Amino acid sequence: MEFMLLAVAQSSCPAYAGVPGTPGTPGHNGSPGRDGRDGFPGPKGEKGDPGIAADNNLITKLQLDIKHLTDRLSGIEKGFVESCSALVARPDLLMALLKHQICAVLLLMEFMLLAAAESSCPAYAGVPGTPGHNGSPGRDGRDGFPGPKGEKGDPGVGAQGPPGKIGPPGLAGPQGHKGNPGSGTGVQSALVTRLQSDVKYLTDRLAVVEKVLGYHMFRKAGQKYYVSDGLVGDFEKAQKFCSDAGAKIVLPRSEDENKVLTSMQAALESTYVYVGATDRKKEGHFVDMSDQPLTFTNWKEKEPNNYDGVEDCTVIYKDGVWNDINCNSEWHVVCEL
Ligand code: MFB
Ligand code: CA
Repeated sequence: MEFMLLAVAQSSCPAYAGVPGTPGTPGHNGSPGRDGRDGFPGPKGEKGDPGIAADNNLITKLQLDIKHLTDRLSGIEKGFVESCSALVARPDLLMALLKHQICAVLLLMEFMLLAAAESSCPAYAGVPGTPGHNGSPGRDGRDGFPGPKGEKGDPGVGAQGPPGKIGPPGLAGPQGHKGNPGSGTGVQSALVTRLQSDVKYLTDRLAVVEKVLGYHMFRKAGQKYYVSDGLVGDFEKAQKFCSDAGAKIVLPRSEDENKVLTSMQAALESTYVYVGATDRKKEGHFVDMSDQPLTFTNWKEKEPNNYDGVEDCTVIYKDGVWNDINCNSEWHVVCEL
């Protein structure tokens, strides 16, 4: 319509060149290029490593080694109880003897494990590799062909539009081939894992035994050790001394453990020894140092009686019965490891 009007105007007016119109403003920005095509699939994953080589002889050997070490360790711990009274007067002799034994056991254990590892299992292969990383995305597509000339435009803004987004990553490559079957079976590798955890248990046990050697006095109570350096203090001091040593205030959990502590108290020639049980949080409800109810107690007749209303801590008498006592009073300290 506008074009026809323009043509009519031109045919009937004198032929004067009109004043050129002001230049049109630049056209719309070109639309962004199309997104790039998907990247090519990634390369195939590498072939898996061969499976664990099992060696029945090695496993039998490790089992025999662990039994030997366990027997030696329990021999040392049994020796603690039998020879303790004879050697307790000579802690330097006890320390030297037991340090020597412990070092021999540790060296033996280390040598056996190293020899076993070198002789037949140079290295265990890992689990077959995971497929390769996805291929990098394709290059951006070429820009589209320029569109038809735009109409006389409105004022344009800015330069050419931003490039298109990077195309999505290509699909994962196909899985690599399965590794060759090992000559071992899953059961045997589980057994090796268990044997290794046995070795860790023995190592940790030896660490506890070595720690016990650092105290002037100790007794074995089941799987625990009761230790003391003869310290006397109030309940707070007792709690700090034991926790600083990575231990807890002693708390017998059975008649046998109570007897062991009573024997230790006699050796300390003490009136009372602090026990890790209080009713500070709720009067009359004694709990252990983890706020758990007590599973074993040995209260003296008519105790606990919260004498004078200030007794929230617990001590053990020479004859092994318990009494609640003022937490600020000072008594012997025994810890349990
Ligand atoms: C009380 C006892 C309390 C104090 C007081 C001296 O027994 O329960 O803990 O030891 O004696 C009568
Ligand atoms: Ca009391």
